[in-house]
This record gives sequence, C-alpha cells and structure tokens, in this order.
Amino acid sequence: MLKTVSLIGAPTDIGAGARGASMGPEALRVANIGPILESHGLTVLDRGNLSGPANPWQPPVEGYRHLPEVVTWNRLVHEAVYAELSQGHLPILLGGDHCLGLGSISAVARHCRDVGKKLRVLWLDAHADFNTSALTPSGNVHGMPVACLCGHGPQELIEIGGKVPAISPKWVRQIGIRSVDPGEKRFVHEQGLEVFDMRYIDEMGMRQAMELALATLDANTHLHVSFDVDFLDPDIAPGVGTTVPGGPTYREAQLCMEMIADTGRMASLDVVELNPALDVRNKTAMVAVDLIESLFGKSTLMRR
Ligand code: NNH
Ligand code: MN
Ligand code: MN
Ligand code: MN
Repeated sequence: MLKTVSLIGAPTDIGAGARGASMGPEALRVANIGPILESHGLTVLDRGNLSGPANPWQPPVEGYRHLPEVVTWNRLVHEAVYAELSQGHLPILLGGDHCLGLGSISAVARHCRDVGKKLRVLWLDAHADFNTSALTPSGNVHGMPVACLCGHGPQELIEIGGKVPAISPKWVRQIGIRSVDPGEKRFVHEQGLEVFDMRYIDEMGMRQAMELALATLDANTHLHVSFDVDFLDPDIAPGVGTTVPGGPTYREAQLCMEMIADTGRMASLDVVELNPALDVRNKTAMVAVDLIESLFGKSTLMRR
C-alpha cells in the first residue's frame, strides 16, 4: 500500500536555547525532502508552514522560557498533526525545536485512542528531554517534552491532547542519549524510561539496541519516530543548537533508520532541532533527508 505523507512546517525556535531552528522547515525543503520521498513512490502533500507567535527572546519565568508562545505553537502543531492522521496520512513535522514533540505526539496519542491502536514512541536524541521546571538548568522547554507527555509539566501544556497524561513512560524508547542533567537523570530512572544510551550502543551495538527498542511491536502498533537531529554525531550533523560529541556515526544512524523501516510500522515522524544558522552549506539538512529516505525504506542491494 502506497502511503500519503504530509509535510507540516513549524518554523519556530520558541523552546530552544539558540535561535535558528525556525529556519529548519525551509532547509529541509531546500534539501529536497519532498521530491526525494516522491521518488520512493510516496504521495507527498506539502501543507506549508504553520504560522505562530514570534520569539520574544526573554529569560525564563518560573522555570519556563516563553511558555505562552510554546503553548500556542504546540496547539497549532497538535491540530495540524491530528487532522492529517484523521485523513489517514502519515504526518512529518518539520521543526522547529523539540518542544513541538509535545503537540505532535499528543496528537498521535489522541489518534491512537480514536482508532484503538497501541503507541510506541522512539525518541532519537542526544538528550532525554525529561526536565521539569524544578529540574531544568535552562528553562528551555525543548528539554521537557517527554516529561510533559508523561504528565509532568504546566497544566496548559500537558492537557493539549485532552487526556493527561498523553502517554505512559512504558511506551517510550530513547536511543543515542549522552547528555542528561543531574536531576533529570534521577527522574528518568524513577519513571522507568527505557534508555539505550551511547554507552549501551558502544558496548552492544546499534543493532542490539534497535532490536530491543523495536521488540513487541505488532500489527496494531502505531510507531512514532521523534528524530532530534542532535542525535547524530556533530561530525556529520553540526547544524544543531546543542551539539554533543560521541553520537551515532553515519553508518550507525543508517542502520537505526533501516531497522525502523523494516518494521513497516512507522506512522508519524518529527524532524526537529535542525538549525541552518549553525550549519555548513546545508549539509546537516542533507544528511537528515538522507536518513529520512532510509526511514521510508530506501532500498539496498540485499533487501526488497
Ligand atoms: N537538557 C538540556 C536542557 O534542558 C538541553 C536540552 N536540549 C536539547 N534537547 N536539544 O534535545 O536545557
Ligand atoms: Mn530533543
Ligand atoms: Mn537533543
Ligand atoms: Mn541509564
């Protein structure tokens, strides 16, 4: 069955600690995301960009930077992603910073409730994004979306999808993690998130990590992939606001994406944190698109 994918641009850096992720959607289009997906037989609907509040670039207030604007952007993303899922399309959120994962995944969770599907969230990131206002060192909401989805966060954010919490920590698998703040680390363990951090990948390999992260998917599972581009090693992906050395290589990242494609279960995707202001000749956008191509089953010689 050939899928229809919908590109939804969310040009904002409202939750980030550096300006520039607002240019992410256009950089991904310049890197040909649409035509490349079409070349794999997908029907691509580019829905254009959402239009939300500007970034006032203010310091945090009670542990959150720009909370009212973050709420507005996430409501817009929630409705846009939910509408595409309701039409049977596979939404690709073109971020934008990772605070938008809250709007996107709360929409996916709502859709799964509508249609009686199980949800598995793969969080590909250098960071756990499990901070709260009490734990965050920065106040940047892009460090908080997983906690918010699990019900830990400001009321107006956590209730965007209706049900609180939107998801259970049991539904989440995190891959590539290598930067977690001290209080955040305790909270991750307390809440029982399943984390395949870089130490695990070093010791056991990407293949073992992905086999476990993708285990127990069945025909009734909706697989959501939240791809924070800072997941990748900064050698191949310098164009992000918060680089952390020691991430997956190009080959490890390809294997990760190919194993996701092999499940045939991916039904929604976020591509976030790409920051063209920090990139070199759009190379991070091109690597991201190359990996997204693999997510959609770019064929190799061996498989069909
Ligand atoms: N953990 C840090 C914070 O809360 C950094 C989060 N930055 C990210 N997350 N890019 O994916 O501010
Ligand atoms: Mn992130
Ligand atoms: Mn990150
Ligand atoms: Mn751990």
